[in-house]
Amino acid sequence: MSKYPDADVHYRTCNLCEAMCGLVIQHKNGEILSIKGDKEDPLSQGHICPKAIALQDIYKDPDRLKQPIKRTKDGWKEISWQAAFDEVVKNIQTIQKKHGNNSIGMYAGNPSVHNYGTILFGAQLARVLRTKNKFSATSVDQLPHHFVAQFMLGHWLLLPVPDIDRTDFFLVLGANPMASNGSMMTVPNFPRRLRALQERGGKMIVIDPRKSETALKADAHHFIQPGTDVFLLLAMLHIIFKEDRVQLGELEKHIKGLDKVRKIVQNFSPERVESICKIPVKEIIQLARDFSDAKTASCYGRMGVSVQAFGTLCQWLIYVLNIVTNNFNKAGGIMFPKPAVPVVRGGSTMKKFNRWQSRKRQLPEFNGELPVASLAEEILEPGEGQIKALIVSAGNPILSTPNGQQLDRALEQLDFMVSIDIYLNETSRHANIILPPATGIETDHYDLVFNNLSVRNIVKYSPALFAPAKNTRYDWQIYKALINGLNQKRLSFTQKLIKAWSTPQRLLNATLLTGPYGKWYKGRYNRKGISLRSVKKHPHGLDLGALKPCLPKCLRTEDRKIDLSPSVIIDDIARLEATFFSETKKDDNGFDLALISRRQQRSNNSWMHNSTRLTKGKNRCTLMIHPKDAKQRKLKNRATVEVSSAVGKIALEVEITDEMFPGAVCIPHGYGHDRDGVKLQVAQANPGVSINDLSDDALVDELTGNAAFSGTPVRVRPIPVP
Ligand SMILES: Nc1nc2c(c(=O)[nH]1)N[C@H]1C(S)=C(S)[C@@H](COP(=O)(O)OP(=O)(O)OC[C@H]3O[C@@H](n4cnc5c(=O)[nH]c(N)nc54)[C@H](O)[C@@H]3O)O[C@H]1N2
Ligand SMILES: Nc1nc2c(c(=O)[nH]1)N[C@H]1C(S)=C(S)[C@@H](COP(=O)(O)OP(=O)(O)OC[C@H]3O[C@@H](n4cnc5c(=O)[nH]c(N)nc54)[C@H](O)[C@@H]3O)O[C@H]1N2
Ligand code: SF4
Ligand SMILES: [Mo]
Repeated sequence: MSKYPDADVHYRTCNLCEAMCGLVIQHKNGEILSIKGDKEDPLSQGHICPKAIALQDIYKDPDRLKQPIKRTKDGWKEISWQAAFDEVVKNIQTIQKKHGNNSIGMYAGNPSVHNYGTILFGAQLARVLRTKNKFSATSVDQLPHHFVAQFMLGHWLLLPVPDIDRTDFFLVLGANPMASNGSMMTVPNFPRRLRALQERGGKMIVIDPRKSETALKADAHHFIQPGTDVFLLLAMLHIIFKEDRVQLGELEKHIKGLDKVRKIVQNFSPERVESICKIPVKEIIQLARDFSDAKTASCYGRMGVSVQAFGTLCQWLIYVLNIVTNNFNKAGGIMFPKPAVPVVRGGSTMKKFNRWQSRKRQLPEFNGELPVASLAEEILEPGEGQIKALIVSAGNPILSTPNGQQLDRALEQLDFMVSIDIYLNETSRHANIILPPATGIETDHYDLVFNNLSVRNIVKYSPALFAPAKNTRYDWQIYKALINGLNQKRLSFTQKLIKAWSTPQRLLNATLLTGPYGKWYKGRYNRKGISLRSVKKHPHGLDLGALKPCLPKCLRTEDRKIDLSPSVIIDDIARLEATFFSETKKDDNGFDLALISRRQQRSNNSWMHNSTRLTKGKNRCTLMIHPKDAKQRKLKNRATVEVSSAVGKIALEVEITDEMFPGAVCIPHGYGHDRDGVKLQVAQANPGVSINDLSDDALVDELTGNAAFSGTPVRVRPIPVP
């Protein structure tokens, strides 16, 4: 029986990460009594992680901002919402008038995609601003996935996910779902799903420079030199073609470009790549054979491979590997979810690339955005199009994008900045005005994005548990106010009506009704179809079944074929050859170790370190290093060491562990709360250091401009005790 028999009960989906876990929250008179996993949630089946329990800490956090604040000579002052909106609108308009539309930059961070109101209204704000200087966390994250989906399948949001519940062979590169709970694959309760996979005789193989929490649960783990997965994948495909293992089955009708792939992989024998990726020839061959022999198999690569200098080639090769072994669009392979609100809309998006470039480095636009690795230089570089004002929404780029110190300097120089954020943190301290939204359990919730990445189709709507903290507004209300203030166009009567009518809930209802399970799909009435009202009757969520094949209907390429070798992607092989096989060897300037990042179960990117519940215990912001590398450098376990890179230097505690691959070192990302002006009492007490004071903004995947965090060259040395 429940510990709180009189409690009220609330069911919702956790908004913190991609796993969409169902929660049961017991509460009474505005107090939370318990937060548990909802066993009746059809997707998560009771799974929960420590972060969800901390939702109550965010709700109650005394450091959370509850009223707009404005930076003045005498410090931060609270101001009214109207005064704040007026000032933001006036400044943006004045700066755009003087310096042009592109003088306004915009950065949208990770929580944006976990809030359907932000998604629905954020795009409108971008449209009203008409700036080419739009950035987001996508380009320090999953941009290669979108790029490959766009050019192979025709649409940037057509993203297949591993069918983990039915696969027999799960090959994981650069992902740690035991800590992260999955990404670009909504997979709550990964531990249970993995157990089920192993119990039915399946295997999980992990490729990672660190023996991660996931690697520890794997049937086999192979260390790899950071940043070189592209060679492992090329060599596996080399074997699959050489040994005549290509099997297409039904897929044959739906693909083109196979011969070009065959020609490319011919050049990458395991013998040629072994010394680069440091995986022995025999193991590469075995992996290729095991993958193609498995009854069903799915290869999945995430952060560790997405944020490499050749991350896009990696994601492309992962698709190719799944396709040529007949594991695409098939149970047990990789498959397409069919969400109740379809996000793949309209035709192909293939033209939405490189329509403009960043000014300083000519990094390409993708779907209206520029790579955030170029944000600082686009603020610092004078001339037409220079960013003079910045809107940051739900993002903390000082800690989350490469070369944070340079971005610190750049933000200092802006004429105006506004942050839409719940905290006065490392980034928002640069703002002139901070607009604080209601968040977490104060918001209603629908996963527009992650149902499109889910390993099972479900639909679920969660109402808000508590009313917004007094004087806060929802993110979408903030957007709507700014859109209305900035929109100079005269609206027709109907446009005005739509504007007044549109709220996230109404827009959601309209899209559910007309979606593939809706009452009004394709304009025809279906009595059994869903609407927001009917979904609300299922507070645990509604199961819509396992993933189903959808080819070729779901493809968005003009000929409805999968292009296995789009020229924009395969042309990048020349850069790969030049980088790794050219005669001239680059000097490493003493930066002889390769730095990688890690995520921790009790931490959420940069912004949940203000919860005592999550942060108590020993210091977790440590540099992990292999005993051999530590010995060579005379490092003592738990001593403070200095780590430097081409762009910066930090000092932190060292943790000597054979979890690390020799030659690679690892630091968690999202720490570094000791910057002046931050107001996060708990986080500041144990601030850690920022890995992104070391990662170099010059290191990107040049094809897309995505940050190349994996393998940043660094030097580690002891700090002499005075
Ligand atoms: N070296 C290295 N760098 C990385 C990574 C890595 O693995 N290694 N990972 C990258 C990845 S995958 C990502 S997604 C990015 C994340 O990069 P960002 O999105 O820039 O950073 P977050 O830490 O998620 O910051 C979220 C911000 O939103 C605020 N916030 C929280 N809830 C709300 C809300 O409801 N509304 C609003 N308006 N604001 C809110 C928080 O206070 C915080 O300031 O970092 C990237 N950076
Ligand atoms: N607890 C927790 N959960 C989270 C987050 C969080 O901050 N905390 N963040 C959320 C976000 S925004 C995202 S995007 C997801 C990310 O989720 P994941 O993609 O699972 O990301 P990570 O946990 O960073 O795992 C990346 C793995 O890649 C390895 N790696 C690094 N470099 C290389 C390389 O060159 N090659 C190979 N093969 N491996 C490499 C690392 O050692 C690490 O084990 O997690 C989400 N979930
Ligand atoms: S795994 Fe993610 S969605 Fe699930 S409870 Fe934890 S933070 Fe929330
Ligand atoms: Mo992310």
